[in-house]
Amino acid sequence: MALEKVVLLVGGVGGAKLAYGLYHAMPPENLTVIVNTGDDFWLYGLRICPDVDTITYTLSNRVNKTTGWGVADETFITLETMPLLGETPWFRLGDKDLALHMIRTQYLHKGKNLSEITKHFADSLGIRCKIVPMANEFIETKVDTVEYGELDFQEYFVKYRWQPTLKSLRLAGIDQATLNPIIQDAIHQADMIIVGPSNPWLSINPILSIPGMRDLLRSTHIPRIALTPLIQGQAVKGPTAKIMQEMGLSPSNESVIDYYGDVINGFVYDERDHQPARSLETLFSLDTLMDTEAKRITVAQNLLSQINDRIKL
Ligand code: FO1
Repeated sequence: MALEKVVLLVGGVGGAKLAYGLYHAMPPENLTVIVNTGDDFWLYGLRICPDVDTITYTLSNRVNKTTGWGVADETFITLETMPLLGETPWFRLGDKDLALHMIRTQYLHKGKNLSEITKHFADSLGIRCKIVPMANEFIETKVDTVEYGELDFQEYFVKYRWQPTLKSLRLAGIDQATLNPIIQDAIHQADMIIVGPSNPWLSINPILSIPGMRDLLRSTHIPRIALTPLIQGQAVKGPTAKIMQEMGLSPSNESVIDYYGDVINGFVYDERDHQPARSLETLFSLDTLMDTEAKRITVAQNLLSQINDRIKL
């Protein structure tokens, strides 16, 4: 019997590529995408959820394909007005994108939770899979840096373009977070868990750190397979390899596998790399580069068929 129900854990731009591939490689109704919200923050009185929005815009074909985040054919009239009022914006919120943040913030103030609001946007935009924020509570990734001390995540990532040297990471609010019943149900019903090629420390760890999440994943007797975020020791985009070095780790598949530990029981490395020297129930290679929309679908198809073939053995 084919493994049908898939739960995907992801962050933003890199993870959205695999989410897009899976969405088109399988019946989307069987896909649940659990998204990091550790990057969320408040700006101009609005709640911004960059990773959830990147997934939503990507799956509804509204994303800006050049940046991988934000909306295509965007205008920035609101932002361009701000310097007249003495404000220098460093986070590029487009006018169309602002509409979503305004509605989300209004709904939050009215007492709706982030899962309900995310579902409302996904339904409105015709998305047929489930997009679920990792938690309804507000959790903030804080980055302690050599140069500037502790920074809010978006200051570190966008304002300083992830150039400061990372000392450590902290998830403010994580102890108060609770496992969302929608996530519990999706994982109980899943036939496989896929950990996307997102940054393990910045994007996946916040999801795994929700109290009870690691135990819930470990308790399942299904494939739990991570797709490498590295090709030949480098991330396709973003600071994965840089922060690994800053944390004293070699930017290798072995370091990623060790970091995930027994949360995963399988790993997919890129075909350009050697087989990681680790024993896992499932270990195979693919061409993991998703530099075109067609290749995202091919990677997802190959991933699903390889996992299915191996499980049948
Ligand atoms: N990333 C940037 O590098 N610069 C930006 O100005 C920026 C604005 C932005 C606005 C809305 C949104 O949903 C995402 C945005 N991102 C921007 C991307 C995002 O902040 C990061 O890629 C993620 O947080 C890391 O996963």
